[in-house]
Amino acid sequence: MSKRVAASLVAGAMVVALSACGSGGGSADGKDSGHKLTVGFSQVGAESGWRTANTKSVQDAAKKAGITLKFSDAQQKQENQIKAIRSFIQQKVDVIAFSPVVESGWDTVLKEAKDAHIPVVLTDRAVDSKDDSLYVSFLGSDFVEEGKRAGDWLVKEYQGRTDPVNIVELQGTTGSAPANDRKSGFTDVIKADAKFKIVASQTGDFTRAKGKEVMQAFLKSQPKIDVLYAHNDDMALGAIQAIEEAGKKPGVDIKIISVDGVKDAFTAMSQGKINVDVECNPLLGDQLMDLVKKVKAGEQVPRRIKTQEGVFTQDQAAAALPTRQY
Ligand code: GYE
Repeated sequence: MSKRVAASLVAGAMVVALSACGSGGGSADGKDSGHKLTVGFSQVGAESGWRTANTKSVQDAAKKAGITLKFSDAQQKQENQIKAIRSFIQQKVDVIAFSPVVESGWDTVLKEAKDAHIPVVLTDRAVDSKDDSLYVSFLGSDFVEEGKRAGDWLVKEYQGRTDPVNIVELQGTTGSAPANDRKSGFTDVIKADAKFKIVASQTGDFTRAKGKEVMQAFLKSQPKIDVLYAHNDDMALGAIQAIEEAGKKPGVDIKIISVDGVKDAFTAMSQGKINVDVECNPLLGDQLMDLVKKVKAGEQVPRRIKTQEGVFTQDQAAAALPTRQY
């Protein structure tokens, strides 16, 4: 618990530090030389509990900061995000903030924003581009680190055992930064020990419905599953239904490692159905608005701002549940 308190203190200090610096050129009420800031925000979609909490955090923070937010939901489609960004450029917003659904394919539209002199801030997910002049800053989690934390838990859990550990993996949206990085971080850690085998790995698109459907298929095709590694809580929660319907005990017959740390998952953990949850913090709104103000005021901003987060075991999740914000 003390780790968590420390983490939130660090996060709090970061917000304070950002707003303190931000008061130099711009102003605390979101106005820049008398003009109210307008931010175009292109959100991935509404695929998960994490996403819902993230959207709310961004909308609430904009209101609090006196910033006009033009919000667009891309329904997990890159073409919708590209359209939204083009429309923000046309509307001459002050700053574009966006969470790219996939990593690649952004250079053309981001170049259009650059040519229109509209700064772009990435939030939550990163883009994969050789041209690092296309965005000014990236605020969000370290997904490789999250994957490693998931792997570290597994290695510890099976310490001293030699028989094979069969793992099935529910990947996030194909081509997205969290799916790519959570996979590679996890694989990097477990590959040191040959007893760990990923016997099946498929995308569940970060949703409950897909998580359930793919887990049903895994249960049919795999004779022995020891562990499920789900790239997010919604897919883990869908998979739990599939496991229960197959007459097995989630968390016992099949151990479950998940990522995010949303309330519904903490409830499942307190019932013993998920074994460990690697936290990923969606409450990025305040930091994002501070960042946007600084960018508009022409201040230097860090190229990369990482979110602080931890790992929750079942006991820790049960203790945190009553005060969990999302
Ligand atoms: O883990 C998942 C969501 O990009 C960190 O997207 C985010 C991920 C999150 O759909 O639940």
